[in-house]
Amino acid sequence: MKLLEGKKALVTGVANQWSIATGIARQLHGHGAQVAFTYQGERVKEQVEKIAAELGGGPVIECDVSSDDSLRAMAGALESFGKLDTLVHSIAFVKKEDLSGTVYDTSRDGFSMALDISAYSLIALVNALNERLNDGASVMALTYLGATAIVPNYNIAGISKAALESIVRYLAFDLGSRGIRVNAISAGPIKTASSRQVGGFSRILDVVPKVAPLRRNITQDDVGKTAVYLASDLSSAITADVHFVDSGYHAMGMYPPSAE
Ligand code: 0WD
Repeated sequence: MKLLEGKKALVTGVANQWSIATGIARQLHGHGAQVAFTYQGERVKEQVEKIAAELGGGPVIECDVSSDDSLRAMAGALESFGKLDTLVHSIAFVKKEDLSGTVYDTSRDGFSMALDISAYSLIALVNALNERLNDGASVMALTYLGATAIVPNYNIAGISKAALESIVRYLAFDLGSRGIRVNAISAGPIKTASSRQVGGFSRILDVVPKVAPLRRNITQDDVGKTAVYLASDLSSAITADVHFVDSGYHAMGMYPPSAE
């Protein structure tokens, strides 16, 4: 059964085939949605165009979320695509030097940049696209366990995710009167261009299969399938929520003996 026939989605944050957003776009497209893409800059343009061509050939529009002009231009360029039923925020940026060591060494500049691109960008995106969202639309953003629990080295990225999760709740209230739902997907670790920047990331990947109830790491398509559910009518009364797609890792209070 195709759950998203006739629906239109905008997916941000595709950088390459390993991006979580690519798995999301693949699953949305597989369930019948028409997908439009934004990309950050020339560096990734070709890759994103290739992925878009494989997933229905929807529009590919430049958008740097740190620039209001770029957001405005993107919203204008999207006009011919039609109104959106789904908006996916899959964007984060933290300076590499802020993804290891101590949080108290984070610079003011590094803090601002991380919070601006990883959290404020959801506000900016919804503001730019507010009139382009259909009533009843579904907005979702990618988050991580490091928002609410200490994950060594995730540091300012986790602090940004805490802000992002709070923004999800407030936006859910703002938009709820139009039937627009806003949720976060808290994904388990996946090797991508961004996650590789986190100090000791391969250890994080090693731990999950030893500890999590499902005893495996997750894939981009695991996240994509949850995105389909959140975009579809199956999740009609779910909003302001953080949904874990992490093999159940978040629920463990202590490592099992087999992990030692
Ligand atoms: O383990 C993981 N990979 C997890 C990622 C676990 C849980 C959550 N997440 C989150 C990330 O924090 C992010 O919010 O998922 C989202 C997607 O991340 P990803 O798929 O892991 O990483 P990647 O493929 O690098 O996509 C993130 C993209 C950027 O990619 P690059 O590699 O070029 O930095 O975010 C985009 C960019 O395409 N991005 C921007 N887009 C617009 N404007 C900007 C910007 N200023 N900065 C970064």
